[in-house]
Amino acid sequence: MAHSHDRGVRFDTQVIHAGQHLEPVTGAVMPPIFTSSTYAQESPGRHTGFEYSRSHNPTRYALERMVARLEGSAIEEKTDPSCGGFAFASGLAAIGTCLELLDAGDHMIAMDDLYGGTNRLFSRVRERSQGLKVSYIDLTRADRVAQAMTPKTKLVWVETPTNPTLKLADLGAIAKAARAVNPRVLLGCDNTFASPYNQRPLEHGFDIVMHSSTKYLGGHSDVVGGLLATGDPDLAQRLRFLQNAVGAVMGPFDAYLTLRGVKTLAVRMERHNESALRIARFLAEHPLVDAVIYPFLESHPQHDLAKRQMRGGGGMISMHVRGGLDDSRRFLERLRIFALAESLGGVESLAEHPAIMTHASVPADQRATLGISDTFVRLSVGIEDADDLIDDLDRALRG
Ligand code: P1T
Repeated sequence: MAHSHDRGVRFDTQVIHAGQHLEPVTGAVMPPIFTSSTYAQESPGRHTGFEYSRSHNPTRYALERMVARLEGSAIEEKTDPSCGGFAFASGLAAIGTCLELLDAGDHMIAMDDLYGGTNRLFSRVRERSQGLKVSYIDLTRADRVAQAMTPKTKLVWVETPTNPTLKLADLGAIAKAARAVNPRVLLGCDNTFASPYNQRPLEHGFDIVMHSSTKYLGGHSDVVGGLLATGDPDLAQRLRFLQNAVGAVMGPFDAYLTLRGVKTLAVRMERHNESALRIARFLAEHPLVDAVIYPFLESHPQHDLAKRQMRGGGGMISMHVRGGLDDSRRFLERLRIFALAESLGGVESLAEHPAIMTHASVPADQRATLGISDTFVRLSVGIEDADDLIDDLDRALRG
């Protein structure tokens, strides 16, 4: 009862079917949640291919195959049960496992604007525990990657759009420039903000895509998780080894919930893209807003790249509220539909203050360079009626 529409269909069909099979006994269209931690063997070493649930779990595989396909991996299920997809307990666990590809003392290049927790993992954990040397570079100019590379550079890590200043990295140009210096350097992209609906880094020559599936892939703010995907069979084997050896795997209940969320990714992203663009345009004209950052606004410094690299601008908007800290604080307190909360990418709209909340762990001088000031506010536009969201923002700004 194979039922796998992996390739040869459009993305909006893939999000429902890619890497999925009808369950062979009952024909169930969703995979069962396999909770068993272990699997019985006929004779020592003679088994179904499933030994222990950290290493092999059918529910997790179903999600992993889905995300691998959405990101464009062509690895066959015959050769790799999860087709180059790997699910972890959180986004940071996924990034942490990626860093295990590096050796002690290696050098890596990271985009200068990153989720605060990613910055903290690099600079306050792995620089100490693994001796990694990290150069934080503004990769909005792709040629800077070649200048920053040394013979010890093993990994280039970008977010695009970045969290929270929504800067873009030209993935194709970075891949070309980095590979010209060292064809073997690993290229990783945190694709959390765009989601595979809007952007697929493997198609631009990147090796690894990472997601905090807590965000758009899960889509309902009810499950924490992380994902990696690669289309390179050798890299997939190394990641499979590390996923099992380090052990920060996603549990089967979370894999089920995340897969359930992914099925509506296309319809949700269409609405996120449409509403966020409308709201960004509204805010750009608002007298109590000093600046709006959104990749699909003509005023974004990399608008042309956004149009080339992304199907839509996504649901994230950043802005500077007019005034000072008291004004941004009052604006956030007054919102009624937007919840004042960390995280993003769910069906419900959220707003937050990066300097005090998600990016408090970024050193103050780095924050200042990036423009994450006291008046800087980040919005995650949900899929409510956009007119209600506009009314909410307008009322909260006017006070
Ligand atoms: O929270 P976790 O699932 O571990 O994912 C970390 C992470 C990684 N990458 C990006 C781009 C992220 O945005 C995040 C998590 N971010 C938030 C919680 C936030 O509010 O920005």
